[in-house]
Amino acid sequence: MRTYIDIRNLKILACHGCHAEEKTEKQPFVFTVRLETDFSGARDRLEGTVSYSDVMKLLVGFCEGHCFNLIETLATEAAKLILKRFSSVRRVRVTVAKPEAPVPLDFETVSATAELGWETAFVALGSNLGDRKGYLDGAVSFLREAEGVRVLGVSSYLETEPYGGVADRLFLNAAAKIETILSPLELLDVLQEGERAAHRERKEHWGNRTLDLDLLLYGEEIVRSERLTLPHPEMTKREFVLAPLAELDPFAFVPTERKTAGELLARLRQK
Ligand code: A4P
Ligand code: MG
Repeated sequence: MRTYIDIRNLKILACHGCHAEEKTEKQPFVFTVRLETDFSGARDRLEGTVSYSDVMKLLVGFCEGHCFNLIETLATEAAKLILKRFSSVRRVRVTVAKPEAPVPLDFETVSATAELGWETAFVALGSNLGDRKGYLDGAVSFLREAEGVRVLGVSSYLETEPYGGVADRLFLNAAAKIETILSPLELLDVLQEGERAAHRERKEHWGNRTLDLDLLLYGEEIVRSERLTLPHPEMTKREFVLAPLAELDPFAFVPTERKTAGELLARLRQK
């Protein structure tokens, strides 16, 4: 069973828009929200679901308390806020309509919609310089504090031989299972910020490093772009990646291989 709560046409007077007068003169913004939340076990108790009145009050305070240029931003930020504030909401779809947008034409309304949810992702952690355990612990704390990220589990730390022929010191490797409302590229930015915080210097590809944070999997997404490849292209060849991943979740699915982490680890160990 899939269960939803819908809020339709919640009207809020506020100041959002690109024009100077929109920053000072209030106009109506109309919110339509779909919350995907499991209330199948609520047994008629409010604690078993999400209070729609709390969601509406949150939206009113948020919409009145900010002044964005774009309804796109208003819809996206409102969706993020709902996901962060109500932990049982898995996905949310927010439409913000602006019926009195200052366009001198005959139209009913204009709107922007943002739909987002908590996605499961896996991050590989590696260090082979300095206080390796300290760097991995620091990376986990960094992820725990990152906005829009929740750490669901961390594997054991594993000492491994350097792979690839460039690095020459033993690594400490691990993996973290997280859920996030960030997009894959936003998450990559966070991981690179975490590497910088560990004084990582990019000297040579595959070389020694204080901290490497690679994005292994983001749901079942497949991405091939200049900045990001998903699933991580090297992960299926690396026991130091697959072993912590399979420890966290042997059923983590690698869509390009159509196999689970557990199956890929068993295949690699047979070779
Ligand atoms: N990039 C593309 N896709 C991704 C992704 N899924 N996750 C881009 C993270 N980054 C991704 O990475 C180069 C570029 O890859 C980034 O700018 C990003 O946009 P980098 O971190 O600057 O360079 P790097 O670390 O030298 O490359 P990479 O590919 O992360 O190195 P690897 O493949 O992780 O190899 N041996 C053991 N035992 N344990 C290790 O942890 N690590 C390496 C590093 C070598 N040998 C090792 C280990
Ligand atoms: Mg890297």
